[in-house]
Amino acid sequence: MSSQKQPDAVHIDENSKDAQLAAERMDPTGHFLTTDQGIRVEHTDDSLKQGARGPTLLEDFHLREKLTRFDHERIPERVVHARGSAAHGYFQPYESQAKYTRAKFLQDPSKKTPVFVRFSTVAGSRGSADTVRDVRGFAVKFYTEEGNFDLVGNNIPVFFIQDGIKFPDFVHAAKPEPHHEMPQAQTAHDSFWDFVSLVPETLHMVMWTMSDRAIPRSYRMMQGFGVHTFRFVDAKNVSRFVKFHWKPLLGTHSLVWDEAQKLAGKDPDYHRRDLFESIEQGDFPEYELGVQIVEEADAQKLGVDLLDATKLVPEEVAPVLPVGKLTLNRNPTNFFAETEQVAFCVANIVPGIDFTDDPLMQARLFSYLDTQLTRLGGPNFAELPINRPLAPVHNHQQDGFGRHTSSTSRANYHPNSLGGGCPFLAAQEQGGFVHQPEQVTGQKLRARPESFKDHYSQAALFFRSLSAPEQEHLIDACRFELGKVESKAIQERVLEHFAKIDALLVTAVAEGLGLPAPKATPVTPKGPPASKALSMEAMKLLMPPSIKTRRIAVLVADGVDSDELMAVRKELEAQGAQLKIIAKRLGTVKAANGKDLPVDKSAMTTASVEYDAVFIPGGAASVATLKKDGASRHFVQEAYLHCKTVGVSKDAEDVLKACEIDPAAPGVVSGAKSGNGTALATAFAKALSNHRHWDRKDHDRVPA
Ligand code: HDD
Repeated sequence: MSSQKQPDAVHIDENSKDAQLAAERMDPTGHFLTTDQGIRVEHTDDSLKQGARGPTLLEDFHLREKLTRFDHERIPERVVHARGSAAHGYFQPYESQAKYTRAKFLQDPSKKTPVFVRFSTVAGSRGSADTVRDVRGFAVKFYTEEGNFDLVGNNIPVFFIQDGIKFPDFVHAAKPEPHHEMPQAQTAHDSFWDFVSLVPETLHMVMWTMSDRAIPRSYRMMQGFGVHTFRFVDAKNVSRFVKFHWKPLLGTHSLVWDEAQKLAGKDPDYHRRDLFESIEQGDFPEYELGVQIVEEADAQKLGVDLLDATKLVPEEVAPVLPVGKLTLNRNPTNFFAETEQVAFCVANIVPGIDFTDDPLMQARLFSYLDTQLTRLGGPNFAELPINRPLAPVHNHQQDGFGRHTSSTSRANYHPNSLGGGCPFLAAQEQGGFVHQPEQVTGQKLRARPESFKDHYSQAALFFRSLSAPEQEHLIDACRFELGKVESKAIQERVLEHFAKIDALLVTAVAEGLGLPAPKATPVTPKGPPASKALSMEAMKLLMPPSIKTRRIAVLVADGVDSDELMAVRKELEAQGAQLKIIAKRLGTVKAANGKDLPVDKSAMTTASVEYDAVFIPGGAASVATLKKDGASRHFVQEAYLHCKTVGVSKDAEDVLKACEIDPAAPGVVSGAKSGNGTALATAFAKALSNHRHWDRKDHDRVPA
C-alpha cells in the first residue's frame, strides 16, 4: 500500500482524460509506474531532450533502463521442447501406496500435492505451431513436502535412442538442417530419416511418431509416460521397478493429418488455447496416474530389458495399477515467469523413488541441470518462484548470478561449530534421501548389452496392435515424410528396416514412394501378439462414451429455426459439449421466429478444423442460403473429410445433398431419421462420442 498522503477530494469529470490521470495519481493502492529502483516515473512517452526538437540526453536514466531491460528480454529457448504450455494443479492419491513406496505424497488420500505441468512439442522453436507431427512433452513438477519430484515424460512410452550419448546426434538430425535452417518443427526431411535408417533402435518410436499419437487432439486428451524404469522403495528399503503412466480421463484422441496441417496456419496456438480456455471455463483437465510394478526377481522373465528405453512392458504382462489423479485447475498468470522459466530435472526425486542404470536416464541426470545453467542465467534458478520447492531449503550454497537468498550465518560450510552445526544431516527416518544400495560389477567399457539388440519386435508389436484405420494413417504418414526425403538411398534403407517390421507396412510405403518393396521378413513379436493399450481405437471402446468439452460448430443464416436449435443445444450442452453459432458475419441473425440470434464467430475467423463436429439446424431461408454458399459447403465437406460427426435437422438435408454427402454415411445424423429436437441431439451425441468415423469409406471423395 502506498504511504503517500491522499490529496484532498477534488471534483472529477469521469469522462475526461484529465480525470483518468487524476484518478491514477490518487491511486490508493500505490500502483505508480516506477523504475527498477522504485523511483516514481512522471513521464514515459518522451525521452529527456535538450529542447523539444533537440538531442536526447545520456542522463535520461528512465530511457536507458527501459531500453536495457527490453534489449535483454529474450533468454535462450530450450534446445528441445522450446514450445510449451503449462498449468497449475494438484495431485491426490486414491489410497496409500505404502506397500510400494515411502514417498510421502503417495501416502495420504486426503492430501493434495500442488503441481505445475508443462506440455510441449520437441523439435520446433518457441514460435512454431502446436499441431505439428511430433512427440509431446508431459513434464510434471510435484511440489511435495519432501522437496520437488519432477516426472519429465512424453506422450509416447518409449524413446528414439538407448544411450544418452546419442542424444545430440539424434536432435541434430531431427532439427532443421544447419545449412538453411529448414524445415521448422518437422521430421519430414533427409537428415532425420538418414539417422533413422542408420540407427535402427529408433524404429519403435518412429512407429509411434508416424501414428496418430503424434498429432493429439488436445493436451487434455493425450497420455503421458515416465518412459524409463524407475524404482519404488518402501519403508523397509525393498525396491521394485516401476513405470509411470498418465491416462487422460477424457480419453486419448487425435487429429487427422490434413486437419493438423491446416490448423498450423489457422490457429498455431490450437493446443495452447484449448488448454488455457478449458481451465478458464472450469473444464479442468484430469489424468490418472498409474504404475506398472515389476518385482526385482521377475525382471529377467519379462522378455524385455527394463533398462532399455526403446522398449515398453505390455500392459498384458504388467497391468497399470491406478494410483491417483492429477487435476489442472489454474492457468499461469505470467507466461514467461512460469511456463518459460520453469526448470524440470530428471534428477529431482524424493525419498521412496530412485533411479535405475538405464543409460538414457543416466545421461539425463546430467543434462537438465547443465542446460538450465545457461538458459536461466546461472545456478540460482531454483530460487525463482516457479521452481522453488515448498519444502524448506537450508544448505551452504552461496552467491552466483541472480542470488536471492541472503543467509545470515557466517558458517557456510559443513561440519561447523560456529553455526551450531546447522543445517543438520537427516537420517532416513528423518526424511533423508538414501540412495538404494545396488551391487554393480563389470568392466569399464563402451558397449551395449546383448539384451538391447532387438530393434524390430516391439515396432512390429505396435504396428500390429493398431486398428486398420490407424495402420492406414501410419502408412500415410510414412509416405508423406519419406516422400519429402530427397535421397533415394535413405528411402531404400528405411524400407529395408520396414520389411523387418511388417509386410503391409513395407509394401504400402514402398508403393507410395514409387520404389520396389524389399522382400518382407517380419519378426515375430516376443510376448503378446498384440496389445490393446497401444491402439487408441481399442482403448476408446473401454471408456464410457462422452462428449464432454467437445466443440460443435453450428452453421446458421437468417431464417434459422432457432427454437429447434435451442432444443438440440440444450441437450448437447447438458452432456458437456460446447456449441458455437457461426454465421457469415458477427452480430446477430434474424431467426424464423423473428427474434435475434447472437452469433459467436464469423465464418471468416474460424474453420471446421477447430471443431469436433458440425450441426446445421433447419429453417428454410437459412438452409437455402447455406447450400448456395461455397464457404459453408466447404466447412461441412471438410468436417466430413476429417471423419467428424455431421448432423442436420430434418429440413436441412438439402445442405448434405449440396455437399454430395450421403445422409446414410457413418457418423452423419439426420433429423429425418431420428426425429428432430432432443431425439436428434441424442443421436448426434452418440455419434460424436465415437470421436471420428473412420469407416466412412468415401470421405476423401468430397472436394475439401
Ligand atoms: Fe529431455 C527437455 C522429456 C531424453 C535433454 N525433455 C525435456 C522436456 C521434456 C523431456 C518433457 C521439456 C521439459 C520442460 O517442459 O521444460 N527427454 C524427455 C524424455 C526423454 C528425454 C521423456 C527420454 C525418455 N532429454 C533426453 C535425453 C537428454 C535430454 C537423453 C540428454 C542427454 N531434455 C534434455 C534437455 C532439455 C530437455 C536438453 C531441454 C530443455 C531442458 O532440458 O530444460 O536438457
